[in-house]
Amino acid sequence: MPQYVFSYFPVKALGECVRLLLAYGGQEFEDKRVAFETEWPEMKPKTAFGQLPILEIDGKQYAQSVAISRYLGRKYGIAGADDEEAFEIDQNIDFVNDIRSKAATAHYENDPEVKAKKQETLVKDVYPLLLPKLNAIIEKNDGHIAAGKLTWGDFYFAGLFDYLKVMLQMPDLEAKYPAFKKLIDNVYSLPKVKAYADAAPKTDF
Ligand SMILES: N[C@@H](CCC(=O)N[C@@H](CS)C(=O)NCC(=O)O)C(=O)O
Repeated sequence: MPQYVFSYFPVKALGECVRLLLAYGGQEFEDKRVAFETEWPEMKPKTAFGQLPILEIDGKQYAQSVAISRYLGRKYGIAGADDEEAFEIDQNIDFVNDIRSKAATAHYENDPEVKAKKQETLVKDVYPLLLPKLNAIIEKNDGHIAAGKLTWGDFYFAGLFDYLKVMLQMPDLEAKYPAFKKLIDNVYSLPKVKAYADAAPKTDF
């Protein structure tokens, strides 16, 4: 039996997609939640890119949250039926990460005045264009990110969602965009995913 060890910080953010996918695949894994202050400095230089998440399978490292999710998606038969569907998943997940990158420009800004200005611009000019587009994509795909069915992209979005809410400073994101909620429910109602989520440590994002 291959040994799976998944390392990430004690939050969902960019790591939860992998935990959810492993749970969906019925794959037992060590869920290593790395303490940022005490454990990470020693571990960082040993990782492929100096970052987490990292999945290790029998000692081999797999890095990058999207690449790991796509890899597990292929293993579990949820990576699209053909190149067209696979492309659609990649494209729409890139769009999700575009939104996350834009939000990060304000979220990680240290100067409070600049931060407020950046957030104001995002709320006024950027989110009103991008978020309805994403909602419409998920609506068109019947509560999925792409291909009208369950794919690894759904796990990516569902795992990221609480972090996205924090980054966007929108605690009511799913109330504003009901398709987001539909997608999240589609993922978390899968029995093995529900069992994992019920037992997992509770974190805010
Ligand atoms: N593109 C990478 C980004 C990973 C990333 O930004 N990881 C952050 C935590 S979310 C990290 O390891 N930060 C600690 C550090 O850089 O020392 C992915 O999607 O996996």
